[in-house]
Amino acid sequence: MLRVVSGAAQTYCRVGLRAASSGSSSSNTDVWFSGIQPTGVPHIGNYLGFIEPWIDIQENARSGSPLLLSIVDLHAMTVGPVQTSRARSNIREMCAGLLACGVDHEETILFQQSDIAEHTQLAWFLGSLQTITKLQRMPQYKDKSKKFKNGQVPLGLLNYPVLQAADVLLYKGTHVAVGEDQTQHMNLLTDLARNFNGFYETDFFPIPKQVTGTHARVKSLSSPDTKMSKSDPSSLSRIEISDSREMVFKKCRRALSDVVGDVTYDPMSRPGVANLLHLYAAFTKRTIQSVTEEFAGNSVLALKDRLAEVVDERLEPIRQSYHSLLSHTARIDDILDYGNERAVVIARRNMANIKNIMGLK
Ligand code: AQP
Repeated sequence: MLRVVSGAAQTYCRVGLRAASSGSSSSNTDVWFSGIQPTGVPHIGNYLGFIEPWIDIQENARSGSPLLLSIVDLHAMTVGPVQTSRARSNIREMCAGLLACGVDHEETILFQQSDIAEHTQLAWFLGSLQTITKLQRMPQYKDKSKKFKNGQVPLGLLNYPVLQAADVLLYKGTHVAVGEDQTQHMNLLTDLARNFNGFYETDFFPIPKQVTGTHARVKSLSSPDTKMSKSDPSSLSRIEISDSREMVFKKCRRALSDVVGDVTYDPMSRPGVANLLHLYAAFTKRTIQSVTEEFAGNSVLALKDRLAEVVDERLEPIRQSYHSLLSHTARIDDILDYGNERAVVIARRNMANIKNIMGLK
């Protein structure tokens, strides 16, 4: 159930969603927005941190509140172009993954970002209110740009947060469901909304709130000091929602741990074991204290196998549905077309107003 805590501007619901960054809204309607890059099969970090909370939003949002979920393929090319042969299949795989996890394409407007030209147009407009120096200070930019030698960083990577702001503001989003890794981008987004409103003397854009789930930063299985990520070169670092039972067991068994002995919860000196306990608690919807007590006196291997069991149990229906959906690609394309048709109506209407405000019309 959704619970809004006023004053602290916090929103909670069944999976413990939390709305950060207070802000006013010029609209009375909640507009929920989120996006995911088609850069691989969603992993359990995406699932716990973003997809599961989205399903909760879908079930509990006020009727009449638009829910927009975008497969952000323009963002996926900010680290370089995507091979023609992969582009379409990546989008279909992400769409199948979201549907298999429970996204309902009637309740949610599930659409493909590049199909709505207004995203890039608004990003251009917002770029006039943004500086290169500020974008260069974004932690995600600093981190991802290190991967390019001799400063050969694609332009899109720098502009990523501006495009992300355009994604949300184009629909006059009031609530943005994203993991903790997106907080800096959300701050930039709210600054842009305020700057636009201030410069054009309007209250057209609501100031969106960031909404994060309880599991806002799921860690990598192989290096628990970093977040689980689709683009980590090691597939052992993450469990994908389509992984077979055997693969889930293999990845859990190979997850970083130690040789200290029985299970104890000590995130500082035993980060690998603590990470496994966190995952087990997340999948069983229990507290760390309760799961630590359960495994007291047990070996780490027992914890790994038990974790594999609960993850596999959750993923079993999802992986079946995922593979079945992927064998009907025309159906996936139809679902995306349907979402695109609904999204573009809102995008065009808002863009006409934005152009009016800016004196372009
Ligand atoms: N490890 C994570 N824990 C919790 N939430 C996460 N998210 C991503 N990783 C974790 C959340 O999932 C949503 C979609 O993310 P994305 O695919 O658009 O981009 P990302 O954050 O960059 O995710 P990845 O897996 O790390 O993708 P790549 O490797 O392609 O960059 C977001 O809400 C994100 O917060």
